[in-house]
Amino acid sequence: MKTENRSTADPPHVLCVNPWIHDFAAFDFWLKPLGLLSIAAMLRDAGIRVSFADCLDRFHPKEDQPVKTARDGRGPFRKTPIRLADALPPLDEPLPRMPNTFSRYGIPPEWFKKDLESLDRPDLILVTSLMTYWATGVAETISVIRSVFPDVPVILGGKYATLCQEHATAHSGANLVVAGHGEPALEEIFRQFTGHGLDSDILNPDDPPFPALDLCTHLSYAPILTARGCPFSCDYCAASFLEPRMVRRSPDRVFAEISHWHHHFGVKNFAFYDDALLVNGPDHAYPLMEKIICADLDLFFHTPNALHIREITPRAADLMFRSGFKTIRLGLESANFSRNRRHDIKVLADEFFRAVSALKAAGFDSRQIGAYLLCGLPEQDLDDVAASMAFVRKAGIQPVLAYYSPIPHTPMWETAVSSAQFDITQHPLLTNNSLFPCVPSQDGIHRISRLKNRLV
Ligand code: B12
Repeated sequence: MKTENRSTADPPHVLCVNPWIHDFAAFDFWLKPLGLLSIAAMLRDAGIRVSFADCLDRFHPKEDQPVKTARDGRGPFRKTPIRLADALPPLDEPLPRMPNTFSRYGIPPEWFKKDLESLDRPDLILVTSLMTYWATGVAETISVIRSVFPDVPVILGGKYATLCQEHATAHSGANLVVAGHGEPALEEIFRQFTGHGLDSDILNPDDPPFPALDLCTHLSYAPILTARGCPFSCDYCAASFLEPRMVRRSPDRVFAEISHWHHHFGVKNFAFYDDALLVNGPDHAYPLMEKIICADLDLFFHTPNALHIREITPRAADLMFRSGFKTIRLGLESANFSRNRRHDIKVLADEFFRAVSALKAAGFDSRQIGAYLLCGLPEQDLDDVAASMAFVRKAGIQPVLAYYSPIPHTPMWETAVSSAQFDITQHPLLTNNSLFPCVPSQDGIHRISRLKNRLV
């Protein structure tokens, strides 16, 4: 938890909070609240005093256990088992399936409370949110905030706020729930809740300052976003609802940001948060990678969001290899290329093989390359998943199962609601991918677990 003090005469004090995760499993898979920290940076530029409290801080000063961090910067969160029944409101019918543990991931509530108590009373509190099914973690965070600052306005934004605005308004405990980009709403939020004006020129989501990652206790990696949006509209994905426009940042500016975190904070690992990093590559990602190669900084890049397979040309693969990409994830989804496949096909078998060959020819090791395969979709035949895994292995790379979680406002949502084994509209937590809402039987779930563990 850090506070930034500026000398401007009595500027408002804003506390930004990254909430806990409640889930059956979670890991710091390069998870940083990029949007919240971008907003924090804009507010600082406007002379506002900004503090940050991070419920997911793996490097919290009170941490007394050894912090495990892999070479790529990722690592486990602290985990405290909690009772699912305490987090969820009573349901109309009992859940037919339940994985064994449900936990709070992040720092203990006592630490969070002490961190809040050590701060000057803020004038405004901004809370972010990520996965819709982490809704109860957001509500718990806000209830602790309320216990310390009962009369400070709490504003909630982020993905859960945007995708489940009605639910968040009714259940998060926030005074206001903002859907979509926070920047256009901030001027009015400040006027309404603090009486302080804000210069709207600095509130531009298309040209953000470097995010205020310096407010984090320690950076074992940094997130990088080179562009918002995605030119595709896959029916399971909310990207086109969340980011209807494609907006690209200049390669020079992105390179300056990477250099900044490396030179001033010693960051070596960077995770790209883009939905479509290589799309329009010759004008966008290629010049960025060329700059990285010229600077010879010996950095490591990861693409946990899938890359578009068609964009992996020999040139793209060569630039990625030489600029230091270490983790490559391809968005294959399925190796069922038949016309009657349920969701659209973005890539053909020979395009996939061409992309893998280009990556290998550039120098990538097969363990560095994984292909995401969607699993647990409505009416999905699990034989297809098994065949897709075999297909990916045959290409000499790793299959990576991505379990489907139904997301409101996506084209697949209604189908998911009607094929789910329980009423997923009752609470966002019921869309958690660990519950496999759209897999019809326990046998199916067991089969998925055997597939994951390479037992079949
Ligand atoms: C980058 C990313 C990731 C990163 C991590 C992101 C992070 N922040 O930690 C990685 C690659 C690790 C990841 C992983 C996954 N992801 Co993801 N990811 C994204 C992605 C592409 C961008 C998110 C992002 O950072 N955007 C950029 C920042 C700048 O935006 P932002 O944080 O939203 O902030 C803006 C606003 O929200 C708002 N705002 C934010 N906070 C606040 C606070 C206040 C007070 C206000 C007013 C406003 C405000 O203003 C900000 C600035 O404009 C989105 C899709 C998308 N296009 O949004 C999916 C998305 C969030 N991911 C999704 C999924 C499903 C996953 C996975 C489960 C995939 C899988 N099956 O394995 C995993 C699971 C992660 C886990 N369980 O640990 C889903 C979410 C589904 C859901 N139910 O909520 C999305 C929407 C994609 C999709 N499929 O539709 N993801």
